[in-house]
Amino acid sequence: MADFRKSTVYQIYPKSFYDTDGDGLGDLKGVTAKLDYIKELGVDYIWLTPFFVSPQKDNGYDVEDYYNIDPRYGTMEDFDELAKEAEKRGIRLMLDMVFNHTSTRHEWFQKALAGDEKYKNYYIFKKGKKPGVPPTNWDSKFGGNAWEYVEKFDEYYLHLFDVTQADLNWDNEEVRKEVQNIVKFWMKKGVKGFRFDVVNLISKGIFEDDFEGDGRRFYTDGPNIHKYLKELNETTFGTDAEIITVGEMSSTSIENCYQYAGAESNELSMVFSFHHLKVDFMGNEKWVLVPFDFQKLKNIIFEWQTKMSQHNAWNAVFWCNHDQPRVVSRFGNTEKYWKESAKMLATVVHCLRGTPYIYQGEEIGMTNAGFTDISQYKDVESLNHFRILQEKGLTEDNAYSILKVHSRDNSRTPMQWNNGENAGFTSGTPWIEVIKNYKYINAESQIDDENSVFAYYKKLVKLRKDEDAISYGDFQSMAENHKEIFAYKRQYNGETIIVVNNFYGKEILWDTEIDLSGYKCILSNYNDSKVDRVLKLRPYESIVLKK
Ligand code: TEU
Repeated sequence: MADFRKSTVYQIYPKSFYDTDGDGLGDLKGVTAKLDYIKELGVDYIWLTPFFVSPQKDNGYDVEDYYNIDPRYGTMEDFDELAKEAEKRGIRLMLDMVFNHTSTRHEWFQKALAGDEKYKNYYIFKKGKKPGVPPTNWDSKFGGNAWEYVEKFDEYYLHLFDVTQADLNWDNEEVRKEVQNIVKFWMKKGVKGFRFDVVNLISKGIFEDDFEGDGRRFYTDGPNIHKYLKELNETTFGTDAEIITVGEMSSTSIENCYQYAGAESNELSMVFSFHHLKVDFMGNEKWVLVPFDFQKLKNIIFEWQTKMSQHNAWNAVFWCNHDQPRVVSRFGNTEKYWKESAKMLATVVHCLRGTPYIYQGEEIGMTNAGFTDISQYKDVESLNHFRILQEKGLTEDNAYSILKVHSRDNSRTPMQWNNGENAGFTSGTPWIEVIKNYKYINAESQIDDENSVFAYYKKLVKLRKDEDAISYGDFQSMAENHKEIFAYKRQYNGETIIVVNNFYGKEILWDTEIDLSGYKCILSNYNDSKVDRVLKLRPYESIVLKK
């Protein structure tokens, strides 16, 4: 089996990856068609975001039927073909399992609405506090109250996300059995990886009003969460040592992650946490404009790296996914140092302790969308918050400038394959606009260019395979309080790797206070980096040193 500590995962958002039938939406056949490209990058797994039958209110995170492929994405034959072709190339598939909630169009929810008690018990229905007042004051993550009234029962159901995404009742054993059966079904199809969507929200705690926050402290990392994960592990994927798993942990605590991803805990292989991506928020509030806090970014990453290592637990490491803005727009420089900063940011993540994830287009330095009109936005969260921000009194222009920075659509624009029509994504009309810069940011122009961002990602993927200090080594932070430098050290079996990054666009000198004479440079985003005790770092320069 592929050792997940030496592996890299490539995330595909099928809707925006490659369209083979001209309907403007990417499809599974499109993933199969691009397997050689993915193979060229050298990654071991592809994580496919949900392609199950779904009304697509939240682009597939609202599942109507977990056992079938949404016709928009293709057929079960297309899936089998993809699995077969991927296997031929030594690439494994990781599927995205959304088990905190189902679409309200799911058969279970429909039966619940029809009054079938068995299925009502699959969800979380509760009486209001008094007429017209929901059971708690919790906010939905997509805006508004988290409860929806059903007149017929004079009860509310819980939806932590969209109103069409009803939360499942994991305290009901029958629900847990249903979930196990779904996982087993996909295991039988040869799937060797699972990502579990917002899985630390499945065990609800007490249903109380929250006067300090939005309610998340009552349902995040809830009372039975470790029990439910262990049970899922034991009854399904834990029976196959080749399978790797990653849990998406929303607003989690590091202490819980020691367990979720502990080598001995029999829960999951690794975890996604998001604290390092809230450094341009105000607390938990995302819909604001504040510059990112570099010191905080370092503190969080250093803390997670150090403590997860001390507790023998494993991180997934990443900047980008389908919910996050593009990292080169967020922490890099899309003007003068687009290429340098894209490579620097890649270096920071790919030499950390953990399994790196690359989100489609990141490997060619794709940028934020730059949308200027609400008609260009498609994401339910963005559309809701555009309205909510204005209800709170912001001008339309202010609401636009916030969306431009934080909208999830920033990363959902079509993959830029070439400089032809629609960036080579579709022969039809793309479901969401292609970014204009595809003329110069596209895969075709980078694949054979040894100085491209793509070529650099390729080197990083290979470096993890070649260098045990990167895949297995322990982690030590460096230059903790330096205003511009992101540096750290990895050590394993007498080998040391030092990773130094200038996070900003001006040249700096940094005295490493280390005798670097025994070190050689094994990777840099400049061709002629010099190794001296005092390092001269050019704009966004990255240097990886080895002894
Ligand atoms: O996301 C979970 C989640 O809470 C965030 O990423 C969320 O989208 C963001 O913080 C809101 O500001 C997962 C999926 O990745 C996302 O695409 C789904 O919309 C969500 O779960 C619901 O299934």
